[in-house]
Amino acid sequence: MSTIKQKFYDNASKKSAVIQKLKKEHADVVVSEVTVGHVLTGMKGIISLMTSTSKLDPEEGIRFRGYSIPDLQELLPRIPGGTEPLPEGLFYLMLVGELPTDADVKEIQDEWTKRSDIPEHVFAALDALPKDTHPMNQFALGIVAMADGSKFAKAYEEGISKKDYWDPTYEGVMDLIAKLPKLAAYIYRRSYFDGDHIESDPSLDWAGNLAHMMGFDDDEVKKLFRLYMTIHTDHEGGNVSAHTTHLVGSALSSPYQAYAAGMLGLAGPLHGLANQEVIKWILAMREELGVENPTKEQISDFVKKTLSEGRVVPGYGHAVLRKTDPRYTAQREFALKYMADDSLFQTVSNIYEVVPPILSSIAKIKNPWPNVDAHSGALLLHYGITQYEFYTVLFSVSRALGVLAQLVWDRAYGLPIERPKSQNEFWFLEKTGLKSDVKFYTKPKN
Ligand code: HAX
Repeated sequence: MSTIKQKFYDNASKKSAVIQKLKKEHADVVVSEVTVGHVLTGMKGIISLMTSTSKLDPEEGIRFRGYSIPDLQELLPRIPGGTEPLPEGLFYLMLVGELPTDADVKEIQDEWTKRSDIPEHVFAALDALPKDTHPMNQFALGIVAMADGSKFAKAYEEGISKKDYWDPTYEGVMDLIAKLPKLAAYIYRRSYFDGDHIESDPSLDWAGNLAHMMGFDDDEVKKLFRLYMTIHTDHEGGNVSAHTTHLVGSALSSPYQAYAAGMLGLAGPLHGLANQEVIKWILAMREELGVENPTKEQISDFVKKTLSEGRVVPGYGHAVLRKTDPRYTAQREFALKYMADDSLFQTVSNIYEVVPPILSSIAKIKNPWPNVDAHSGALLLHYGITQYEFYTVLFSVSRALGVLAQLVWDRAYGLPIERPKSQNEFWFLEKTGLKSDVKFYTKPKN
């Protein structure tokens, strides 16, 4: 067994016993109350999931196993002479629960390099799609096309015992994460560079190799990719991509199937696709105004117009956060260091000054501050990654590290199939005493 797998196993065996005890002895402790409001506003705030890898505080933002983004920037291993943390290290932290050494990160890199080959039929399946198929749809198809290689599905078919589910899940998770840079780069090059593909460079780290295979060998781009792939990994368990991966995984679907489902959730414009929407929106503003760097007054008018059309201002607001997203701040700091004069960055900074006061003046909006997606596109575009429809694929590659580390924990804890109860409208009307409106609904037979 590899060192990382052994460490996970030792840790998970002890912790799993504690969770079994919790389930057996404290199952009736109330942790949350559910109201009609919760049901009709997306279940926000209801504690109904157990997530090990990260925790989101509305005011402070994300912490990964207790470590904030600035902590990770200081404490995670980097490449020799590097300035940004390696996402391999964050995966280790989320999976094993402790900070990795340089040797731990090297072990992960070697494992992923060994497992990175993608079967030819996956490329053939992608090549059967029109080139302008949205990259997120290509990405999901590519993952599903790899799903028959699932070690978990095979072990299950052969009759594995429940207590060992975590093992082939771990193997599948390692296989899948290892293949994602090649898959993403393949989609990028087939969509935008006529299928002129670039060989992987196994001497590079996971994120650096992705930049390389996409065609970007500049050191600064690789730095950006390491940061990007670190900060997008995880945002506790309730967001759509994490929750979907967990939910689909709870049916014992394979890691490939669970992750593909999760990424189709990330592909929604209120979630990860917001990174594409932000850039589209800024470019539309530039075009409409005929200027490269709109003034704050012009931005303000454009924001108000967007709102008056019944649309959301992309990149702003959040279901949990109530302050500027620290993932936004980390990207802003990167931009200040490497591209302070970039006109798109200046526009993003001006939007940051203009939008929060406008959104704050709308009572129903709970968070007027920018989220992670308000910034990422400007960084990518600066380095020549202009194809904004691809941005959510990059987010997905990073998100794999969090949601799949959690899936291994789900299996180690033996978490059951998830199945909340639903009721029809009639039930809610009766429950709340809205008798006069019951007439619009026919009482169901049962
Ligand atoms: N612009 C306009 N209206 C907004 C808004 C924004 N940026 N943010 C929230 N609102 C509106 C909501 O649409 C909602 O309106 P209705 O009641 O009419 O439906 C109302 O304000 C209350 O919303 P909320 O409680 O503050 O926020 P929600 O938890 O419902 O939604 C969203 C959170 C992130 C979906 C929301 O803020 C939004 O649509 N933002 C823009 C899209 C975006 O940036 N998404 C990415 C979020 C981060 C992420 O997941 N990244 O992957």
